[in-house]
Amino acid sequence: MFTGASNLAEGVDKAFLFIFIIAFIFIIGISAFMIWTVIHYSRKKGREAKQFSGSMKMEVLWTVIPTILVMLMFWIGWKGFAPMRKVPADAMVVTAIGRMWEWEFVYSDSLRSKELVLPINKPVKLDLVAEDVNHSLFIPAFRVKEDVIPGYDNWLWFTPNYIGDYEILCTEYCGLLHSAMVSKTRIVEQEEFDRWYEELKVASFMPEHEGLKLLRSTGCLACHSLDGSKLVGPSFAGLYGSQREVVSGGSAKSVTADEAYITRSIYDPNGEIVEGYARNLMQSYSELLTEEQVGIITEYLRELVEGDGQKEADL
Ligand SMILES: [Cu+2]
Repeated sequence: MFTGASNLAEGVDKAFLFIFIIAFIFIIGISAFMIWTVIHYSRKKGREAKQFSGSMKMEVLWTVIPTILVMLMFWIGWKGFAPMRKVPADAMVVTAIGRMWEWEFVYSDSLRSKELVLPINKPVKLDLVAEDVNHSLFIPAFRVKEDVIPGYDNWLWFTPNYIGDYEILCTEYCGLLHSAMVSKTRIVEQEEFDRWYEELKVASFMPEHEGLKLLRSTGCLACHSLDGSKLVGPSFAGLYGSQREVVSGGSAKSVTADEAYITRSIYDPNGEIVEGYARNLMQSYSELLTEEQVGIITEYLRELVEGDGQKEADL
C-alpha cells in the first residue's frame, strides 16, 4: 500500500491518505446532501416556507466534529513530520549544491558527483547549499523536499530502503532551465557503493586543468558546452581567437575572442551578446571569479583551441 522508498515515506503517505479519505467522504456527503435538499425542499403547491433561527445542537455538532477531525489530521501529520527533523547521529553527510541549473553532490574528501549514489539502509543527511538563487530539492520517491536558499543552512535526511534509481527535481522556479534541473539518486548495496566511491576517488585524482575545474565548479558547463553542442549559451569549443558576431548597445559588430573579450563576457555578460542568443540569461560572475581565476579559465580555453596536440604530449 505504501510505495515510498525511504523510512520517512510511510508517515507522509499515512497523513496524505487520511486527509484524502476525510476530504473524499465530505465532498460526497456534502454534494449528496445538497442535491437532496434541492429536491426535497423545492417549492411545491400548497406548502408554506418556514423560518428557523438558532440550533444549539447543530452549532455544537459542526464545531466539535471538524475540530476533532482537524486535530487528528494535525496529529497524524506531526507523527510523519517530527522524525524528519531528527537526524540519527551516524548519518552519512553529503552536501547537495543547487545552482542554475544543475545539482551537484559533494561527499567527504571533497569528492564531487552529479548523481547521488547512496548505500541502502544507511541514514544520509543532505546539507543544502544554493550558489545563486532559491532552489528546492525534491526526491518524490523518498517523500522529502526542502528549500535550498542562499545564505541559509537548510538540510534534510532520510534512510533509503529500496534498491533503484529515483528522480531528483528542483521545485522552486529558478530561471530558464529550471525544468531541466533534474538529477538522479541511485540506491545500491554497500559493496557497490564502496566500489563506486573508489572509482570516484581515482577519477578525481586524474590530472585536470585548473581552468576546467573552475568551469565545472562554477557551473559554467551547465550552459556552455565543450564539444560544440548548442546549449543556452554559446559553446566554448573553438572559442578562443575566433571572430564573434555580437550585438552591443543595439548594434551588431565583430570582435575577436581574446582575453579581454572573455573577461568582459564573464564580468559583464550582457554588454555584448553573441548573435542568436538571448540577453539577461547570465549574471555577472565578478563576485564568484577573481581576475586570476578568469586568467586560468582563459588559459584553458586557449589550450582547448591551440594546445590539443601539446596537451596529449604532456600526458
Ligand atoms: Cu532550481
